[in-house]
Amino acid sequence: MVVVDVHTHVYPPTFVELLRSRSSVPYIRTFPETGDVARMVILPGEDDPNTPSTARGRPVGPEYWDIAHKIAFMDTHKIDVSVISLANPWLDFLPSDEAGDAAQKINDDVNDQCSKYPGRLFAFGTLPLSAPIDVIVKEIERLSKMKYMRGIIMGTSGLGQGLDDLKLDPIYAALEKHSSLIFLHPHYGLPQSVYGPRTNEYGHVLPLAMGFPLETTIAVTRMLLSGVWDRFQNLNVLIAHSGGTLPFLAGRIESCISHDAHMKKEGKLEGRRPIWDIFKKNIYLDAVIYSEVGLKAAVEASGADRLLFGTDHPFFPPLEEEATQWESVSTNYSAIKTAFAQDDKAAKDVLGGNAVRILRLHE
Ligand code: 5CU
Repeated sequence: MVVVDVHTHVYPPTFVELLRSRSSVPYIRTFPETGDVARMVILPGEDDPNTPSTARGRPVGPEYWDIAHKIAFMDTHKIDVSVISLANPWLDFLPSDEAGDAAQKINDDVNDQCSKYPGRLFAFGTLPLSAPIDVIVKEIERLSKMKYMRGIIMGTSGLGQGLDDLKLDPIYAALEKHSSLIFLHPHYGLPQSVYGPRTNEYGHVLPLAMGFPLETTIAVTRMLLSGVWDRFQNLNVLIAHSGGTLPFLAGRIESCISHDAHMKKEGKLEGRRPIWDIFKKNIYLDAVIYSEVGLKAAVEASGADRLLFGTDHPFFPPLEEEATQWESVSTNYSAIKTAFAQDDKAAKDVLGGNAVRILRLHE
């Protein structure tokens, strides 16, 4: 049995340098109250001067950029192969004329990191989404020829207007043409006002537990509503965090669409593919949901053959510094074990077999 982690991040040294050089979000710096330990501030709203230092960013060390730490983490948690990806906010914040070069540098760095551990590391590349379309398409083509790349990671903003933006069509077309999987991951959460005036008292809980999954759910629903998968029937997307809340809400989304008089009048209901069909043919889900209940919803929606183990490393480390086993990882392992207690083959497929097949990791 092989264990493959498809949701595991790195910030390559070039990217860390960039964050250290900045003073507005996203950035890395030390704060007088937190001593020598640098903190990485990346989420919208994290930079509020009234935010206590323990809620402003998160402490960062080499586990975020040193690939040897990734390998040590994999060894500790019995992970054979990792498909690493740059974490949020990727290059979304870069000026248009800097994004293309930065993407090339980072993708080369990551591919190079993979080459140091043959057979153990593959990657999802990063797109320069603020650059002109032709620059983005060229990077998709370049990535498709790189030995260790198996798709791309991106957030929900697309070119700045979301994933239902028709201007993304040449990008979806290029990704489809090169059979390049999109690993779709949240970053922006929900508007700060939704979290209420006491959100800072609760650390990162509301943006991470609620903001991230709901952001993902809305982004994918907008793709569906705009007919992305009707135009690109072979475009495949791996959705982070078991699809946000999509598996649970899919029936309601489908019902709201089929009862919408405006969409019917506009002819948007004719020939459209139902969400259930897209779940079974275009969507893969990671198993980063930390419970059997969420995992079962994901299996019901997409199938056990489309579910892939992940950890979200280096995020969610244990709060007790001396712990070597990460609870965030063992919770996901246990959820898989319990959900597939009666089906050993499905458990093995979710832990690694599906990833090997879908991402062609044997090539
Ligand atoms: O803890 C966090 O902020 C995060 C994040 O930003 N991205 C992610 O993938 N997981 C946790």
